[in-house]
Amino acid sequence: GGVSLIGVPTDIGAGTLGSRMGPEALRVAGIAPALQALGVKVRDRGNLQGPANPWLAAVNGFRHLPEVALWNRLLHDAMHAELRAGRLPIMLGGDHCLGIGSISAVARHCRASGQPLRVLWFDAHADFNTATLTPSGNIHGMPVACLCGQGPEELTGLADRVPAMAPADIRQIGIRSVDAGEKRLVHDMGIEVFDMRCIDEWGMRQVMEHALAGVDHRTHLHVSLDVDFLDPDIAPGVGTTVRGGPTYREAQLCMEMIADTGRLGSLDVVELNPALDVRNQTAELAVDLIESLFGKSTLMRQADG
Ligand code: DIR
Ligand code: MN
Ligand code: MN
Ligand code: MN
Repeated sequence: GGVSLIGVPTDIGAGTLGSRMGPEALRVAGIAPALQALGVKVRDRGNLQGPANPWLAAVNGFRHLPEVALWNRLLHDAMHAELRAGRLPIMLGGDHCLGIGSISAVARHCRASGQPLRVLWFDAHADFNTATLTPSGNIHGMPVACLCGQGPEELTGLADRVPAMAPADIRQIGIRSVDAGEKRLVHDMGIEVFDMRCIDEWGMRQVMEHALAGVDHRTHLHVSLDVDFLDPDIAPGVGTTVRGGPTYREAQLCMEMIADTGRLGSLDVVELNPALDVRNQTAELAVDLIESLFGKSTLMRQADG
């Protein structure tokens, strides 16, 4: 076992520069020692190296498609190697276009090992745009669509099959900004979304019980944490803040309930932008949440049931 940290220092899919510095900010916030203090064996694999961000306009609805494809191929290979070695990879992003390579590797590994996959996608955004629907051309708004087979073959074809995963494999939590055409596609694809209204009406505990329903002793849980999921009052260090996100305690409860399942198999931490942060507080918050995800809790308690 053990955890492997994979830094992916790029903002190639984003509309704001700076998330390329995310991996270093998480290291400075102490991600490795925090996990070690919980008894987790950590190997920091360092950073992947890929193409620079040329900061060009969109071509046929995509900005930087060749560079995005290259970064994601590198990430897919690195992530898949760690999974095959029986390790739990944590991808330190980087922007959320990297979810394509990361989850393509996880889906491939799950098929090879016969494990059911459950992806928990924590985000303010649905990330289900396509070349024709996108208002920006930024590929960080498209990873879930690509994973479900909607996108260019450079991005849909990274796993062992297309689509890499089924819409039924994913639950989205915290969503509060969805573009008009994207809204229809998310609905038509049948993605299960727990938006902020759901969290308001049901409370986070019930939302997470639904999102985790059906997870069993064989499930591989993948958490994709876009830090813009969090309310901007507590997480200012992101390029696309949307007000009205979860509080510190709501986010902690999500992570604690995932830890209780014992099924966490891989993690993405993305969209952290240190250039917009205040004294690294968003990186420190992300590390707090990751500690809870790995089982740090206030008291010794038994999951009730
Ligand atoms: C917007 C913003 N929906 C777009 N997307 C994201 O450009 O596609 N921001 N993911 O983080
Ligand atoms: Mn596994
Ligand atoms: Mn996202
Ligand atoms: Mn987002």
